[in-house]
Amino acid sequence: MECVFCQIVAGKLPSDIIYQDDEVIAFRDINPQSPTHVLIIPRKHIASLAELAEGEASLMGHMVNIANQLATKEGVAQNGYRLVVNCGQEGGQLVPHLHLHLLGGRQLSGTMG
Ligand code: DGP
Repeated sequence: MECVFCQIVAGKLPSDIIYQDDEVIAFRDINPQSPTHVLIIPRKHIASLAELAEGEASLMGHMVNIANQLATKEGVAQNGYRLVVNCGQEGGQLVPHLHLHLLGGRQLSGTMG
């Protein structure tokens, strides 16, 4: 079965897309953990952070830049926000397509796991 995030990229599955360019798209998480919860993903299927090739480091940098811009647009930049990448089973990754969580809009927990 096709990856759920690849289906979103292809427009086969509806999502609330708030940003897109040639390399990435960003959409609201279906199960938000904070008032602002956006996922930034590459259009290309990369299964996890561990699968990111050395030559693809700039893609990750681009995803972080977009997350920073979206944090400003969403109005959470001033009070602070968190970027999270879950990687693999023990890292809590459920969807096997690289994604960056942008969380904000409330005081986030001090625990990291
Ligand atoms: P992770 O545990 O890091 O793999 O988080 C996956 C996130 O993806 C989780 O917060 C829920 C979200 N998600 C899963 N399926 C969908 C979907 O079909 N649409 C949207 N918008 N989000 C989804």
